[in-house]
Amino acid sequence: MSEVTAGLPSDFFWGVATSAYQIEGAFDEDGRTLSIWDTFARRPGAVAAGENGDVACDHYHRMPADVAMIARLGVDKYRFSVSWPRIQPGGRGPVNPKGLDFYSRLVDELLEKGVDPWLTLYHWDLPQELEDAGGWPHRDTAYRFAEFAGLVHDALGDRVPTWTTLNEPWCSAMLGYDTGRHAPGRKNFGEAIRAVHHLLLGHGLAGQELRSRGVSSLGITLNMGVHTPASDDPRDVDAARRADGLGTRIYLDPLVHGRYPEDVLVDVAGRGAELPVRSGDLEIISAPIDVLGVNYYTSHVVKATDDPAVAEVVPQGRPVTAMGWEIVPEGFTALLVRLQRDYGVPMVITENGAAFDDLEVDDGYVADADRVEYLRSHISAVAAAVRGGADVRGYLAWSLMDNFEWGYGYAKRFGIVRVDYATQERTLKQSAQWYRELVAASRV
Ligand code: IFM
Repeated sequence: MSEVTAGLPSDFFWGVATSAYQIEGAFDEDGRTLSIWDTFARRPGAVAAGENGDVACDHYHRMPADVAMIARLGVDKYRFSVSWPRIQPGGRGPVNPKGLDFYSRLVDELLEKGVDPWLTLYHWDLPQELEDAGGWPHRDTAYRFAEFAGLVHDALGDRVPTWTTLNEPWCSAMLGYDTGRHAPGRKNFGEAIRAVHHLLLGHGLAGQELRSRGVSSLGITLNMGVHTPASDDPRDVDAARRADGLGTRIYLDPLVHGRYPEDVLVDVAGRGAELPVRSGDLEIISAPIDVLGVNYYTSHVVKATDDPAVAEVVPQGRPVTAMGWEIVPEGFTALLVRLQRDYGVPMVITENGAAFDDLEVDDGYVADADRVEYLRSHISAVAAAVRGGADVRGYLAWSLMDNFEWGYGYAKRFGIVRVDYATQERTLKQSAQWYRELVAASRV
């Protein structure tokens, strides 16, 4: 065992992750209808350079070769998401057999190569018709999502062991409906808060569908970090509390403890918003999960501003990634130890990684020492958390390959495999080779 992984359990697993819209392309093939991201990306100024996911990494057509590449990395698991409008066009009614068939073949390819499929049902690509009917601020969307979950399980449940309902509902709600930086691009805090509740309700209802079909490894993935006050000034301390409340506790308290945090209810009421909770919702939302997916990229030091709703991030002068996100591995350890203490659910790192402005391929090689260092320090941080008592069972690197980074388009490269978008050629970066060696060494 290397210094990096010291303390990780012997059955700790390793993998890589992607999501449908970011890699698949084939946006209008075989019966797929539009998602909110297809629509949003066509809005002038919404995505850098006017890019979109129409082609992306063309994974829809290159899937067998991509799975072979995953297998060559020697990882245990591959986390992918399914495209709702590919499987159930328009978000209602019968399934699209051709859409389902793609995922069925993907799962078969993975299993044949000895890689466990890990399926995420929702990674942000809501069918446009459901947005037109009200989107996540509208309660019915939660019921539509549960129906979708059942349909996907009916087709793939015999072969997929692990099911994640939602990826990063904070992004769906806050970036999608409050700041408008993500699809569908609405800017209304009240709608964002309604979306939070309906996403959580959708998780709970989908969980019921999956459990009734026998799923024994079920979870949700949240993106989180640590918010540290910039000073002892009570206003800064309160800014950190608020950020943690809307970033973490508004999700995990109802999921694990069956209630929304009192202080968060007060905060949102102060901004004229309300969580539209109906009788019985919190019981549905708090049904036990088996795994909490943790996505970690950075942590923040925050200070108060004149607007109590807005905390200012105070840069700490640390190195940053190409996203401008400070590199804070010890925040990862602190987060995991805190999640263990406050929530006690077994965890898996479902995403962690970094965008850097990689050099071009040179003689078949991409030197990305900065990404190697990011991964090394963050995997070490996970191991430190495990030594500190956190129950973390596995680590999935974000991302398998460069892909469509939402509002940033293709300019930000998170992959451990480089994608040349002109030719769709894939090249293992130095980081992929390093990760493959780490995984192999951890098995010895
Ligand atoms: O690319 C995204 C992913 O879709 C969700 N988590 C964060 C990643 C990096 O921004």
